[in-house]
Amino acid sequence: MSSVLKPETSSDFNTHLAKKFKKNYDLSCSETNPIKNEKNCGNSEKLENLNRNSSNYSNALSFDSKNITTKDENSDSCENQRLEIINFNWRIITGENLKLRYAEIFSRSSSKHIMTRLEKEVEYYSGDLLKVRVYGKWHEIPRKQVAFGDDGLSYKFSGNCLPSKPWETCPIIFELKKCVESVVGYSFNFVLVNRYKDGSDHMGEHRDDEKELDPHTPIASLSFGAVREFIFRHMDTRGKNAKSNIQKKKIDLHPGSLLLMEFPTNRFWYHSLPSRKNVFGVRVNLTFRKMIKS
Ligand SMILES: O=C(O)CCC(=O)C(=O)O
Repeated sequence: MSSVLKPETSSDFNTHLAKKFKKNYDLSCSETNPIKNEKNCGNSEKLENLNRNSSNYSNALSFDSKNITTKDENSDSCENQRLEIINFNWRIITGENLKLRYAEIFSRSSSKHIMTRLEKEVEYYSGDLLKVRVYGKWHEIPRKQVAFGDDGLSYKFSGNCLPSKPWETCPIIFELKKCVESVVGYSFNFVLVNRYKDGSDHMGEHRDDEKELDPHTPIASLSFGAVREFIFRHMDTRGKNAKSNIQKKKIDLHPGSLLLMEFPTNRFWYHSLPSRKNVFGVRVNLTFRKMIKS
């Protein structure tokens, strides 16, 4: 059974979005809901083996959101430079229970500016908070990590529990949360930030299927810095007794890009960011999530 998104007419919805985003839009009142409204999401099509230069672009959603700002425009501080979201089209990637959207939402210059701020403003955890338990043994993770979120939220994985720092302790993270919320139309209460110093840092194959995560809110993955390859592998293709030969999906995650992993992707597909010998630059990735408060 395939869960290919069906093509739908979108002109009314795109006109509505275009009108909405043409106005000067203050992120503090984010209210748009382009993704949640699946019915109206536009010309979805099946795209495989994504490549940045592929001509197989989806015209699913294209709107002018140039005037999104996160700070007072009149401020002359570098930190208060506008975070501009550019015109973009979602690329839709589907497969067996796989549902992804990918778009480069920030310009190259905004992405560089954001990366500089992330490097300056984000303080990563150290010590035991950077360890995971695998088969009873503790290992340091091959990257740096920190989390931000609503009061009291923490992220439990591989034997560890990562507490979240309050949003207000890191302005760039909070500004990016507002940007992402305005683009996807969902609100997030937690973000995991991963910093890869170069291609030797990586993340192993896993699913984000913890019970604390609201499965119906997409995970929104925002990337800055070096381009890295991200790989999806269907659960039935793993191990010696694989039941299926469904092809892997590989996506190059570019700076300023947003990847949405929508339900039920995380139930069925593992994802990883493998190490790469030919990558020398730093990369920072933010995965915005909705945790269920207990
Ligand atoms: O850095 C990345 O793109 C991977 C992030 C990821 O897989 C996660 O946070 O679960």
